[in-house]
Amino acid sequence: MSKNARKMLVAGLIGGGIVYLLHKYFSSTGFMGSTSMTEKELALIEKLKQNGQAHLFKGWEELKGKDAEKKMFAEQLVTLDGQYPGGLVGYIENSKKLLKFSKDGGNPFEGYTPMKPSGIMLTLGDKKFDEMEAAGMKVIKDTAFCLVAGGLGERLGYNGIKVELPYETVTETCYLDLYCKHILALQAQARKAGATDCVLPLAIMTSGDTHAKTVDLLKKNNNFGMAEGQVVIVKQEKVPSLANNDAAFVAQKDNAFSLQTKPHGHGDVHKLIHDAGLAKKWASEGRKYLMFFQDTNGLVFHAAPAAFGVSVTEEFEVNSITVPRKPGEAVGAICKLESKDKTLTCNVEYNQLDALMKAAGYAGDEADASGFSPYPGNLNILIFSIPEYAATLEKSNGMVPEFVNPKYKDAEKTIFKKPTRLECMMQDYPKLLDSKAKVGFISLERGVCFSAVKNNAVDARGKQAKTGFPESACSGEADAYKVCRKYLKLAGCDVAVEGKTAEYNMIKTDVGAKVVLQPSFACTLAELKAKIPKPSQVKLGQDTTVVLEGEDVVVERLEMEKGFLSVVACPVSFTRKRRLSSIITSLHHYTPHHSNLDLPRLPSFMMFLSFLFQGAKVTIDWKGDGPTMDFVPEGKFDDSKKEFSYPEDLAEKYRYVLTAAVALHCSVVL
Ligand code: UGB
Repeated sequence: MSKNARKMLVAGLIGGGIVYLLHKYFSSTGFMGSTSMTEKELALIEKLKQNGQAHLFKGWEELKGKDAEKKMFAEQLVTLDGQYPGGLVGYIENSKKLLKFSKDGGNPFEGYTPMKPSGIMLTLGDKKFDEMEAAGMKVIKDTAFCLVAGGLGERLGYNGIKVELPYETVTETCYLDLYCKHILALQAQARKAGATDCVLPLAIMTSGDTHAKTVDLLKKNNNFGMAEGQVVIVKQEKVPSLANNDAAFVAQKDNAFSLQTKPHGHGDVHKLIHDAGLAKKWASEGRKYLMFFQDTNGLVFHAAPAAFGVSVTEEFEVNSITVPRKPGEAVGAICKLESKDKTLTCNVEYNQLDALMKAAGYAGDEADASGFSPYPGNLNILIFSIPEYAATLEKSNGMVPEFVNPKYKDAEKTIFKKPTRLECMMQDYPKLLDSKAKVGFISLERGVCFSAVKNNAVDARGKQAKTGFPESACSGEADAYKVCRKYLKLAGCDVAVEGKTAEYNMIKTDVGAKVVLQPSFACTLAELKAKIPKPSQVKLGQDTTVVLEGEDVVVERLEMEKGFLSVVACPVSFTRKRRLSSIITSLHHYTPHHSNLDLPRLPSFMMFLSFLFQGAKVTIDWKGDGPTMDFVPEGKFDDSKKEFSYPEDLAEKYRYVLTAAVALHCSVVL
């Protein structure tokens, strides 16, 4: 036997002996029974006792008849131990270090001077924006997406999951559906451009609070049209709460046999992507960019192609999509931080920025001559270059730096107001990189890329008064329509971007034409322009509601002063089977702006028309005070292919749809 093998055998025997003794000890003290603990559980309890957690097991020897509870507690500990790199003892050690740092008033940015980071400022519709969007679309086939959706809607006051909320109320498309629609539309573009097998993956991070409901939402909606395996869910776990500076764990108030745990933060996403082997897989598939985004920012995909373009042209390893930041806003600031030894571009959280600025000799978190903070506002929409990302995760084992934020009761900082825990943030990833890494940003107008729905109506009023941005349901919805009006305007259509100010729940809201341009109709500004070849023939009044959905829809002429028009002309997919059958597309109270076709005097055959429209039967009817247009699926539904087969003479029938639409003074050409 070699010397090393002998050493290992001896170590094994000693280890086995310790476990055997522990086993014997616990059996004699009532720990064991029909619900007896495993050696692993017993060894972990012993380790925890030695690491300052003996209080959790105090009196256990005398406590008889609680074997089942003790066993459950031990199982919870083993689970938590397995989830944290370095196990619970590693967590205790890290906690003690960070708690001491916090008690001593440590500054994580000590020695750093904040400077403006490098980045590209874009304005929707500018030449540079168009160029970046085109450059981004060239790499779309090599992208992947990750939605972080583990947060509870506490500030929003909503008990369900945020991604099930409607983005707007015209079509009631929920956030998760919207994100899938965008990804599928980008995928369709990549396929059209030649990458015929392109499948763009979406990873979703859930938590114990959101997991089951997210899975259920996807299942009920057939993954919103995403293919089998295209969506991957990773679930984050919680970490033990800490009662004091010694990192003492806390039992639940009403159950001494259960540990109190709290969320570890969205930074977990990197570890989960690493553990699931996703970064490695994507890198091996030749994918180039991964975009992270948040749960209720419905505008995010308007910025995506241009941001990918900036990542490519600037060779950014990490690229943050940002907006001009107002001082004091609860939005982190992207700063370039320089010290003697390191240069680092990363987010500085809003609650740390003022101190950092003051320490560097500035007045604090204040505006520069532009009226905004000199540092762009972080939206946590991050684009990472996949090869470097996968390599960095290998090195860090997926971990990003943690922090702790206890609220102290006393001046000596020894008593916490309530238990705390270690946390980590996804945007802290650049802290893992060395000074050579190219980290930058793209800046866009807020109304194009960011309108989060985070606050309940009461808090939203306060936020609006303070920063001008309520970030609530009504502002989110108003911004959804407004960005589409802006796109139409930039395409050359006659539509007012600014609406009238109306108050909902005492929140001032911009109300104009309710325009919904679904991603399948156009997912870039360039595509929208191609879909509206004669923009001077498109005029929308303030009181119109218009929905355009479908890859093959081209709007040649559409003039409406008021009314509701919805054109849904997608290939009828499985997910739409149910929806299409119930969709009623109506032109209520439609008044042609200047019509040479006076509708009530239309020949009778035009008053009741039925046509096939992409596998759906379109019925246009004139009833009472306005025409209505109903879409009902027709064609044969092929269950194996999950799609409708269309009649061969469909193209011929489109002609009639066109005729009917022209009669209603809005022309839709397929
Ligand atoms: N999230 C998780 O998935 N898991 C978690 O444990 C926690 C959150 P918040 P926050 O957009 O204006 C961020 O709570 O922390 C998900 C940036 O730090 O909405 O207030 C959650 O589901 C800040 O710099 O964000 O602040 C959601 O999708 C600024 O950019 C996402 O993480 C701010 O967002 C963000 O969670 C902003």
